[in-house]
Amino acid sequence: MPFNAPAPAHSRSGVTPIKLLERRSIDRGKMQMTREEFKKWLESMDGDGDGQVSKSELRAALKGLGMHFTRWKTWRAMSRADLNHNKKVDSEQEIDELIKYAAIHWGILVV
Ligand SMILES: [Ca+2]
Repeated sequence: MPFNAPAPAHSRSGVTPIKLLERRSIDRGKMQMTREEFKKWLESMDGDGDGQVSKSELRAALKGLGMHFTRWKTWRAMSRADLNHNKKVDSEQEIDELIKYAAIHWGILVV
């Protein structure tokens, strides 16, 4: 079980950690996941399947976590993580920046 929270009864029935993450409210406290799970979460944002996460895809993912003010939060995160300024999170280095940002500002702790 990758999360600190007690395992829900249905967790052994093929429900992925990503699905569990989406179901939890961001306001309940820190979420914890591995780097692999974070990358899977990023991939799940990638609506058009181009291997990169755009601003609008990131915003949709934050909305999916139940966050508010997602336009602002997305803008802030992209301005930190998008090192080459192409308006997408598209490299390991940029993912690292997003992971650092997520830990501080979104309560998502990547271990
Ligand atoms: Ca970029």
